[in-house]
Amino acid sequence: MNMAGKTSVNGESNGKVHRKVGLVYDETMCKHDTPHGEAHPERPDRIRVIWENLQLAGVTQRCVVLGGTKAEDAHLQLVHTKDHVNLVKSSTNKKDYQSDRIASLVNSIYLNRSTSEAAYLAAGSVVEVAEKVAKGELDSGFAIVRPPGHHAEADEAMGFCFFNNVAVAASYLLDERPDLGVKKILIVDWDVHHGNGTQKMFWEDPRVLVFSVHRREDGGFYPGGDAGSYNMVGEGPGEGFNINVPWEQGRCGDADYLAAWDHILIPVAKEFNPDIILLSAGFDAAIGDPLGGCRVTPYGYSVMLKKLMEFAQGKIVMALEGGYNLDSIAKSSLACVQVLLEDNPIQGSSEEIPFMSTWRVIQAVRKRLCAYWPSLADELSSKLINQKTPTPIVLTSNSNSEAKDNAHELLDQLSKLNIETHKVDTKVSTSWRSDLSKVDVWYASFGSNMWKPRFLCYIQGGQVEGMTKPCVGSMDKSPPKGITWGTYPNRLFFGRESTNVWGKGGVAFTNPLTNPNDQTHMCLLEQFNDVLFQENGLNVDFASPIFGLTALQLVEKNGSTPLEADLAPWYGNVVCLGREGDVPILTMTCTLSVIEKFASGEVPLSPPAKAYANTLIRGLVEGGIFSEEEAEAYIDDAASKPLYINGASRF
Ligand code: X5A
Ligand code: ZN
Repeated sequence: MNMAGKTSVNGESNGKVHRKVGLVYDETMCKHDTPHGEAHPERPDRIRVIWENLQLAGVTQRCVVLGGTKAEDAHLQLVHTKDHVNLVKSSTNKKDYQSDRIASLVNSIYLNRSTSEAAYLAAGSVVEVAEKVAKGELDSGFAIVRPPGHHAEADEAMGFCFFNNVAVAASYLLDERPDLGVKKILIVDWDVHHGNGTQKMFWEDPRVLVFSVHRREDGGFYPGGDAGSYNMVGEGPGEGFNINVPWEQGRCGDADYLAAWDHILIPVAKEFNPDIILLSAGFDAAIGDPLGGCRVTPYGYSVMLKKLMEFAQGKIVMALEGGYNLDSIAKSSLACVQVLLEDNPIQGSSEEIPFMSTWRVIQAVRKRLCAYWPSLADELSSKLINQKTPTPIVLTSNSNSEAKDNAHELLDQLSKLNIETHKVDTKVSTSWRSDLSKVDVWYASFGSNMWKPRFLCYIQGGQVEGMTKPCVGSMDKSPPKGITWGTYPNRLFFGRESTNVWGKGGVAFTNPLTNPNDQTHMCLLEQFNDVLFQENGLNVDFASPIFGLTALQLVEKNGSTPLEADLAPWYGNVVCLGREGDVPILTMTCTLSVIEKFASGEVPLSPPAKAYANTLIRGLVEGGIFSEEEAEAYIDDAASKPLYINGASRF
């Protein structure tokens, strides 16, 4: 297959005409790293493995290879404030990068003396490729850059990003190079996270159509809040030129993404008819990604890209954003470059079908945007949307997970599940897991579904009622040293309007702050990290501990420690409730900032659904804490009292 028309001919030895594809790789961008070599998913090897894999596959020789180019301040300032540019620039001369720790915990960034140089190179390289593609010197290109860009806002670095590389390039073409004739730009952001920065920068700009597909989970997934909602369509002249496709759940794969392409992006792109496409190409929706929790395969990425090549005469500029599984990003990148080179047909296939929630989201997006894009107006045929995978019962985020209680419903659901989504990965090799398993900690749960059989199962492996899939078992399979209950002066409450699994009604949280008038009864178990790991359904090749020895020290010192919001959107706070003997008692709940939102009513308090309340009650009764009536009264009380922030920190 050979569609390289027009001017760009790249002479190959066999005389075949190839598309001219640019690649930027510059080792200098590997110098941006954590200040003291701490493990971090956004690490230098990400771009190295992509590059090495392209070399290994022999595709780099068939591309135009460019070194990095540093961005000009004037170009950065097309989308960033002068202060922000200066702040990043001056970070080179800092003495103490450790002092940025607070900012980094809040905003998911880190800095070292090479951060500024790498950030200038990342932005400048995307500008360089975009300019060459717009000129026609290249047909398309891939800037293999880091740090990533799409979370960076005009005046703020966040989410591992400093400069919004793609936004800088888009503004450069539109504002600085009218001679190149680029009047309309489509930005496609398939990174698993919402491109909040890009959205803001072109919010009122009809020249740039920003499309982002991302995991959102009702605002619980990074970067959170309302920004990634499908209601955010742009404003003023830009109204209708911002499109969000927010997944309600993880595990979305090729079928879900391609459904969003076929029923939203592609019809809109036809109407918009862009002059060039800039692709915020994060590969953290890839299968195996430790942050994304989605399942897109290299084949899926190839098809998505191929469909975009039908527009703008194939003028596509890919810029790397996220993607944290080295193997996945290397393979996905190669698959994409092969599509850009367009010299062999796409290999592979997918038999998956979209989730129910995917059709729900796609329909909502179409409805919200059809006034601007008439091709979205038709109802999707029922034949189409009836092809769907039932949403599995998921342990979304927490210790007090939202598993189904009702045995009949459970069996019914399980029997409908796509087996593929429930494969158990048995190769548990990661050494970090063993560290914490040697340390004694008590894990305090609300006594809900973490009743004895479930807990033992997390140690031994297998599957018991209320589990959505078999679990791999602990590193250390010896039985727990104890199971007991404790009562703590913390307020139990129920919040959120609904959850994927439990439907309408809140789930349990405990206020990290103590108050002598409050009581929460907790069931204490050992093997904290394995429980965390297994309850959150994390990938076994996750390279660093969700909660390792350092985090344990922090909890013991500070009383709590936040977790990566991606791993535990709602229960992202590990809190130390005290000690039993020498052994710390840890639990998971939300952060104080979320407690404030519950207390102010910004996030609703809501009593639990019946099935969920019953699970809690059963735990309390089986634990010998309460009679059934007492347990009911305890839950009712916690579910009906208002929440005040009147607590004290234990530490
Ligand atoms: C570019 C990207 C993710 C930030 C996650 C922060 N950022 N927890 O993937
Ligand atoms: Zn991302």
